[in-house]
Amino acid sequence: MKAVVLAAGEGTRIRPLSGSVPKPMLPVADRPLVAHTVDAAIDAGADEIVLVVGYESETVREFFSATYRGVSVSYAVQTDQNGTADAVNAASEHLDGPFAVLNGDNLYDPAAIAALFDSCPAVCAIEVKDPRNYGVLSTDDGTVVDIVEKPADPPTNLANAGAYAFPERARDWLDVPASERGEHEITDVLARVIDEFAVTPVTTDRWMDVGRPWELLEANEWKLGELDRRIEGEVSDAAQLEGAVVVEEGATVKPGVVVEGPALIRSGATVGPNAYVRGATLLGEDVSVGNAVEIKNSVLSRGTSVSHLSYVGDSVLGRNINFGAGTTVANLRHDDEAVKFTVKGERISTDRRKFGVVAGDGVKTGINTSLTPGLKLDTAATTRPGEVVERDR
Ligand code: TTP
Repeated sequence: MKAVVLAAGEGTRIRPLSGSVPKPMLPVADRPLVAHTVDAAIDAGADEIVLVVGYESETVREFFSATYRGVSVSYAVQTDQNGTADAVNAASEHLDGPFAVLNGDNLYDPAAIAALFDSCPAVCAIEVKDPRNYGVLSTDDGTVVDIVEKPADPPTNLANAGAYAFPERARDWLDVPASERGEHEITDVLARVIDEFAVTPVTTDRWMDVGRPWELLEANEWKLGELDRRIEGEVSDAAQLEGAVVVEEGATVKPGVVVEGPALIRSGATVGPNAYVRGATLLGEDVSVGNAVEIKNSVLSRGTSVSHLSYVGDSVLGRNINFGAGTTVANLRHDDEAVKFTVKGERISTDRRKFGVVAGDGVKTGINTSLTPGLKLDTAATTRPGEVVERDR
């Protein structure tokens, strides 16, 4: 089966991390987020991948090129991001026969995707406590009979988990009218398929939709948690690596460093001397973590430096950032309430007791900068020495 993977959106809710790459290309463990989607499709037996690209499409094409893991990859361009059905429609010329549709910013359980392919027409479903923010599926006798978007009074607890196996006929139904929010939605295509075919709900235990910055952190917690210990880089005898730690070839861990896994230290990264890395932490390619620095449960993207006397906890740092000596991130509120974060101008709860900062590419902090929980630093933002930063900038 061909798998159409949607990766045309920018990811406005995850700004500023999507400043130079589309959200599907943000790092999750050792790969971009969308590579986990494509891997799940290939592991499930997809014989061709059609990637729908748009925003910063070159980054996606460069990563996958024309063949990925021996499977042919083609590209369809969606010029304006007018919705998920519109995105699949942009790929319609690539389609013949039944086809799957997956979101390039979702993490799936590969076994569920294999079951989805085997059960076409089918949709992945996950039981959630509060389905009011999802598409909610109703089933009867093992078949999906209805889908309703974000209902105030959900008929079931079965949420749409964003993975579809459509019959060939659905190709003719992609041109659905715009929804209330002005987008052409793939769920309206699904509704038509439900009307005309017996659609199987394929339940999955684990699924994640990455929309906001802390969800990127949680995606990393998931995938770093699956790592097996592997030490290929240069590690000092005086360093201590505990548990599932991966040190890639070309990475260096200096004396006095303690790393508690799961942690991934990518090629070109240097850690220490005397640094402490813990929680689920990703240190991307060419990252530098120096003397007396503690990094906890965080993502540091390629080329970022936290070189002296600093603490970074529960944070997501973009590329080529420099944290000056003594930069300290607070990740916990004194009132113990969940940390809030501003998404598209609205202050919302992350539902996390601990959350630090999100910094866009090229941020530079002055020495002894203090950063408060839930802070957003825009691409290339700077702070002065000794500043206490309490407002996004
Ligand atoms: P969304 O997360 O709904 O949209 P987005 O990625 O643009 O993010 P945001 O809402 O924060 O701006 O999209 C789900 C998936 O579908 C995601 O992988 C991007 C993709 N997509 C397209 O390819 N084209 C589109 O027109 C839309 C809306 C989404």
